Amino acid sequence: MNRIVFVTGASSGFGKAIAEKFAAIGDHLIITARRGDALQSLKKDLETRFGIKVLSLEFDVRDKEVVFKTIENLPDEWKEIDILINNAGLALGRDSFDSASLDDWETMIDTNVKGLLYVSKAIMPFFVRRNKGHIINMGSVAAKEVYDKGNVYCATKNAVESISHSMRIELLPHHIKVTAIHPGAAVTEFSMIRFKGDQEKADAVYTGFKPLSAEDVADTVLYCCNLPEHVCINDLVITPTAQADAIYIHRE
Ligand code: NDP
Ligand code: 8X3
Repeated sequence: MNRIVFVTGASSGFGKAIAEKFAAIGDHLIITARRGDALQSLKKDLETRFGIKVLSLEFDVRDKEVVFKTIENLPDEWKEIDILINNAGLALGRDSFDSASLDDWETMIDTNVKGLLYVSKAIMPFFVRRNKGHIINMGSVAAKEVYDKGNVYCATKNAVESISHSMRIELLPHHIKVTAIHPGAAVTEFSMIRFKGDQEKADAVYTGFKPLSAEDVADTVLYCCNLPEHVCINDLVITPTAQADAIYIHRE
């Protein structure tokens, strides 16, 4: 479709699948994450398979100065961004308030909330100048219900929901769409990162039911971005059929 789509957290999981879906319909991509090697191989793969242009930017969304400098210094033709997908994020640990690590809390807040704000604030002027744009913020079912020992992760995703609502209100006069997408259990690197490499704990999250795949979530993002100009999905929850909400999962 020849749009420019900026995806954070494109080195794995949802972000990588999202980049692939947009590339397959002819959109150009700015892919970002900390793992430059993963970005480089995705860039090569997408350019070869789909004949589109890919700009790969290696940065940490928590690094305020780098985020603003990198985005301000984009070549002019890459500043014509049509869609921003704020997807980079993580959970670290599943611990009660008394045993949780302060570092884990800070990393989640800095990445999921502050990082999303930095990238959005840096890109918004491009949207406002062109009087159009679409921001997709990756929330979670954890934004909708708090679950046991989800404390700070749930709070960060709740913040993503509030921020999305505020963006939607303030960006109305500029015809900018804001969509918050809230997935339930999906197999990506998410649980291995949350449980710090403990494969058994990560696998247990998905036992006894069929979880979402990254492609399922990417298809939903693509759907939201391909609607007519006057239509905006504001808030969307997507779960496996076996999952009712953040707490209830039916396991066979
Ligand atoms: P993955 O771990 O597979 O992907 C996370 C992505 O975020 C990676 O590309 C990672 O790249 C990037 N990232 C993490 N920290 C930073 C950082 N500081 N700076 C830049 N990039 C960063 O997980 P998912 O694909 O599952 O997660 C994507 C989003 O979806 C997250 O916001 C997550 O909270 C949310 N989510 C996930 C669900 C699930 O069940 N999987 C359900 C609901 C929401 P790199 O390490 O290279 O920097
Ligand atoms: C990821 C889904 O249920 O682990 O956001 O919080 S959950």
